[in-house]
Amino acid sequence: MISYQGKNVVIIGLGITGLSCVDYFLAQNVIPKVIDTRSSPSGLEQLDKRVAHHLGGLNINWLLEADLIVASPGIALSTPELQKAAEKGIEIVGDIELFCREVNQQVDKKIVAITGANGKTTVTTLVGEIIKAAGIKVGVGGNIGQPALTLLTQDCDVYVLELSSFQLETTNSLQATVATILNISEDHMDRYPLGLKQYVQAKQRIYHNAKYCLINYDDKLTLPTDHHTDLLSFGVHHGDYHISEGYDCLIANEQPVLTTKQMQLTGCHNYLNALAALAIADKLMIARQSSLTTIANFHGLPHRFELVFEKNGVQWINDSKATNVGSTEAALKSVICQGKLFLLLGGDGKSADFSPLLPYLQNRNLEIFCFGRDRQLLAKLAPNITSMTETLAQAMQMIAQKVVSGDVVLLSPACASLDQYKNYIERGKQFALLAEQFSQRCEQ
Ligand code: UMA
Ligand code: ADP
Repeated sequence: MISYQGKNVVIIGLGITGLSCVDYFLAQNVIPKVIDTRSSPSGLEQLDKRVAHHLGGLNINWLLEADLIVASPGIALSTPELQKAAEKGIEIVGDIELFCREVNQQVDKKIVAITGANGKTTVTTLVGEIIKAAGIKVGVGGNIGQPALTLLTQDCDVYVLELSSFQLETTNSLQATVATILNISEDHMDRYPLGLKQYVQAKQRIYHNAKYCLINYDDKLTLPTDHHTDLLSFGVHHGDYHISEGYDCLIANEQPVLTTKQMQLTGCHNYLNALAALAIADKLMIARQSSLTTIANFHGLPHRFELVFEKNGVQWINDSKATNVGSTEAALKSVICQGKLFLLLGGDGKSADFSPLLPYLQNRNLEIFCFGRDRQLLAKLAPNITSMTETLAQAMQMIAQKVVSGDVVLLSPACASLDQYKNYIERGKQFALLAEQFSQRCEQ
């Protein structure tokens, strides 16, 4: 273990990341201090009694006296108090940096690092399953919800990390065996006042010192901006790993390897996710047939373009995890609908530009329902076919009275849920529940 003995360590954020950092330091008898700008952060109850904490604002004295500040991803580095500390030369890192420093000390341990605007959790989970099925000890963590430092206590040969742009901003020592940016589209513009360029710069940090960089052939912004020789690519119809013209087969290095009919995943975006996972597995030298079997059997994850209810020829698709424009674009490209499509958009748009959705809303049998905080902004996209309600439940009640066989109801909100829900899971669960309830009520 790297020693921080004698250092004055201040952790910012008392969520799951902050707690994992506290445990990491306590394990080497370094007692950190913790700050959170919230007055009752989620991790407070679990905080070890030895640790001093300051809540409801940033304690500038603690920050300026620190030898090391560990910032959770939820706090922006541009926060004036952090800027002051940085100007004073105080080192500011994140939990992923602490994790990488530890892993770099152990030869033979590998890290696979996955970022992108969309598909991170799907690809990270699939890669984890492929590695596990091949009999290799694997730890899966990061932005996926398992703080990376907690993986250090497990016996792993390969770590698969889902990394957000926020986590990458505070990471310098990552040396991934394979690193990928799956795709780029606007997200988190509330944290990136300088726009998409600033967001991409944070994502690009994943490629520093990577052995192989896996890029999306169709998305120039995923190409390393620094010179890098060991590139491999996936793409829709081009790249080392791609989909056949008829979307019926996955192709790897010119060889057809798996028909899409054999797969449980549906939609072009998911075929791309499968190709990215296969490319990573190949670079880890995992037997191809083992990887393909795992890919074929992978059902995808809840709340991601998931058919949750089907009755009387009406399909209800829960894509609550579509919290930005790019993911809703993917859903609108993939949805197959014989009748009318009822699209539910709404929530906290995080200052996004919704206009990229426009082409997918034209020339189709479509009705839109907008709810939540940014409903008025969203309704401007196609006002003639849009209704507005305050809540998702109100919109679904109206839709349930209208649907007929062949129709599809798609919750793909293009927004975060936090204005009205605890998280996207709660929003997706409510959608699934109400789909069933309202369908039954309308029948009576
Ligand atoms: N916060 C404050 N004041 C503080 C610190 C945090 O108000 O002093 C707020 C943040 O704005 C945020 C919330 O508290 O809304 C949580 O922040 P945190 O850094 O304490 O979060 P953790 O609980 O540690 O969870 C973080 C990731 N959260 C964020 O990046 C906001 C989790 O990703 C991740 O799973 C976890 O670490 C483990 O690595 C969540 C997420 O939404 C799922 N990520 C974003 C995304 O996927 O789009 C990037
Ligand atoms: P992330 O972890 O990056 O948020 P997820 O796998 O959780 O990604 O999927 C989030 C949303 O993005 C879901 O709505 C899902 O259907 C959609 N999605 C998944 N893969 C892709 C992709 N490759 N391109 C665009 N959208 C995608």
